[in-house]
Amino acid sequence: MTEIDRPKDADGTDLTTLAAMRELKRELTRFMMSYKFASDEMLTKINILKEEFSSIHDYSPIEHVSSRLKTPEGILKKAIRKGYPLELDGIRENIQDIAGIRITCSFISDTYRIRDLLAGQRDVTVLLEKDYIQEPKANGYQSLHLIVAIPVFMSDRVQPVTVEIQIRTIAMDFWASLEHKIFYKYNGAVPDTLVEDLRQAADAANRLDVKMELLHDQVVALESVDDADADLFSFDGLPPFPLPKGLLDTFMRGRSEPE
Ligand code: 0O2
Repeated sequence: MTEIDRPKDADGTDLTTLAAMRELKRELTRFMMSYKFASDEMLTKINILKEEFSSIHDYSPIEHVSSRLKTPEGILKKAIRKGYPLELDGIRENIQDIAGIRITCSFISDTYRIRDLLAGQRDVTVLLEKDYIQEPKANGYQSLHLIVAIPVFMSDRVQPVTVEIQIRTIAMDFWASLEHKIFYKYNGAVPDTLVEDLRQAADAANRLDVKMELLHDQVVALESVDDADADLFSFDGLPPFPLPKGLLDTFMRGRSEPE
């Protein structure tokens, strides 16, 4: 079909192009939605862990959770920068951090505990792990990065969708947000003295993490000796309350009696 043969509307707009653009917009919307749904699914998993930990154990290893979706513009910029093919299937395959979740934990051991708890779930597949805690980047950056795939159930298909999960301690997060600000302020050309200061700050943050975890372990050891609230039942959102001893005894009897 030549340019002249193509159907046009009253204003002379090419309807074939219009229909193709509408189709592309629909595909792009579905594409972006799949990442939002994958992110929502992972956030639900993380929040379940957080609530369960606060209710069953006295504290939650998860301090804070945030998430972000790259904008279509950000995705396109990254694809161009990296030289990836500019079509949705190629982008889906190559750009794995369109959906990103950041989990801030209290202690270093918690970051690995959360990693294990998420990676162990049946519908979560870990595609890649980068452990910048064991091996910090040259600038001092520390964090545990996972690229996971999770199935998203759409109306006409099941789509495995990738999510980047960054797990780090409060101290690592504090350092990373400041370094990010400095990096952008200097447009990537951070003066050497500041680079060195940042490296030292990263070391100090790591020492703080180690020290705080040691202190925490000592407190936990004390608590298990003198646990005054051991018989209180607590559930997120409700004040702790005692369960009648008779009820607990009945449950215990039920457990020990043979079937
Ligand atoms: P945003 O907006 O935070 O998402 P790639 O993801 O393919 O470009 P790379 O380097 O293999 O490249 O990925 P990597 O190492 O897993 O790091 C990706 C993300 O980790 C970054 O995302 C940052 O969020 C964070 N990150 C990595 N290195 C540093 C660092 O030195 N300082 C800080 N503050 N954060 C870091 P984006 O895409 O940069 O941005």
